[in-house]
Amino acid sequence: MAEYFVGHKEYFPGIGKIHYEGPTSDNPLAFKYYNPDRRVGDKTMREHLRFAVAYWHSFGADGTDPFGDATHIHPWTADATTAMEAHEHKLDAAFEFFTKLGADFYCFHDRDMAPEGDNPGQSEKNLVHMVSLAKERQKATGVRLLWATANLFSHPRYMNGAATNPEFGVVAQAAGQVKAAIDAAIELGGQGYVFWGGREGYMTLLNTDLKREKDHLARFLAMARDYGRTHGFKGVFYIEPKPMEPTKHQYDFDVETVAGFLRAYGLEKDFRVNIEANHAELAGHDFQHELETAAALGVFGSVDANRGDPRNGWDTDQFPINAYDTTLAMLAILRAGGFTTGGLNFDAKIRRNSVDPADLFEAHIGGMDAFAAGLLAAQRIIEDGKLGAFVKQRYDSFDRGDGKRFEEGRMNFEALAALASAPGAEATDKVGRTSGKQERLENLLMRYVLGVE
Ligand code: XUL
Ligand code: CO
Repeated sequence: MAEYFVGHKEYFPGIGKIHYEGPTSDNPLAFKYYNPDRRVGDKTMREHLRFAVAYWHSFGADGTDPFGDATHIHPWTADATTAMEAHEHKLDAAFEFFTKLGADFYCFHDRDMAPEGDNPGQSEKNLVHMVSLAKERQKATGVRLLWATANLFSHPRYMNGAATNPEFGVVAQAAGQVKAAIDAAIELGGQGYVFWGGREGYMTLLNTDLKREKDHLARFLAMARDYGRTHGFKGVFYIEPKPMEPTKHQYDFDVETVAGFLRAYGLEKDFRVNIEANHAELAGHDFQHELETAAALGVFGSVDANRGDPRNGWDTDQFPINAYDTTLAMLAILRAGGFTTGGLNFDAKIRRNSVDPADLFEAHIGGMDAFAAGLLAAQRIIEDGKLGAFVKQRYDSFDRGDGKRFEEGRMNFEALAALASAPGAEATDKVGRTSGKQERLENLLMRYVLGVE
C-alpha cells in the first residue's frame, strides 16, 4: 500500500507507517496483536478482518456535544477557504491516515465526502467531483471502499423521516440523495451500500400511520435496489439495525426485526444486515446475539465495530477494546463463514478531550488489536474443538432415532406425544436434568481469551 501524502501536504506529521511490534512493545504507535500478513486458519489477518475507517467520525466530527463547542481543530478544515476546498483537503488527510494506519477500506456518507449545495443538482455535482478525486486516491494507494451511504438524518427536511416521511416531497428528496450516493458507490467500486434509517421511525404513534410508513420504506428500498442493479451495482445492500436514537422507535429495531421485514417485503435476496455493537446493546441484546441471529437467519453481512457503555442508554460510539466481546464476535463471524463483501468498520469516535493528532491513530490501533486478539482467541476455540463438541453432544438425541425423525419432519404430533409414556421412556422426574455446564464453559472461554495454552 503506497503512502498517500507523498507529494501532498502532510496532515499527520511526525507519525509514520504503523507496524506490528508484538505484545511486548511499549510503542503506543505500533500494533501489539494485529499482524496483517500472519496466517490464521485459511486466511491472513487482514483478509479475515477487513478493517475500515469511518470517514464521518474520524475526519468530520469535531468534538461538539450538546453542552459544548468544537474541541477538535482539524488542520484540513482550518487551511481551506471554501467548503469544497475543505473537503478536498479532508480527502488528502483521510488517505494519509488510511495508508499510515494500514486500513484496507473506508466508509462514508455523501455529506461527509462533499458539502450539500444550494439545490439537489449542485449537491450531486459536488459529490461527483469529490468522488472523482477519491477514485484517483484509491487507485494510487490500493485502499478500497467498503460501503457508502446517504445521510438522510442531519438536514432539517428529514426531521419527520426520509423514506417514511408523511410528505411525499421529502421522500423524493431522499431518493435524489440515495440515487447520487449509489452512483458514487458504483463509481468507486464499493462492496456495499448501507441504509441506516436514523429517522425512519416515530416520535409518537399519535401522529403516525405505522403500516403505511413501513410499506413506504419497503417500496423505497426495492426501488433503490432496482436502480442500483440496473446501473451496475454488484455489491450488497445492507440495513443497519438500531432500536432508537434519534427517533423514539426505529423501524429497523434489531436483526430479527430487519430479517422479518426483508422477508415480508421480498427483499431478502439483495439485503443483509450491518450490525453495530453499540446498537445491539441499545436493543437490549449483546453483540454476539445479533451476529449469531444474523447468521442463523442468513442475513449476516458487515459490522460496525464499536463499544457502548452498559451504564448509559445512548450511542457513545467508543472504540472497541474488550477482548471477551471481540472473541465472541469473531467466533460468530468465523462460524458464519467469515466476511465476503463485509468488514469491520470502526463506527467509533475519539473522545471530546482527545485532541492530539496521535489519539486518532491510537484509537484505531487499539480497536484493530482488540479484533486481532479476538480473532486469535476465536481460532483457538475452533481448533481446540471442545466448545463445538460440547454443543454438538448437547443435541445428540436429535442425531438418531426418534429425535432425528422429529427434526426431519417425519413424525406427527400424536406420535411425539405418545413417546412421553412409551415403554423405556425416562421417568418424568429424571428427564431433562442434564447440566448446561455454563460455569465450566465460561472458565474454558477465559483460557482461550487469555491465550494460556
Ligand atoms: C448511527 C450510525 C451511522 C451509520 C451510518 O448510529 O451508526 O453512523 O453507521 O449512517
Ligand atoms: Co453505524
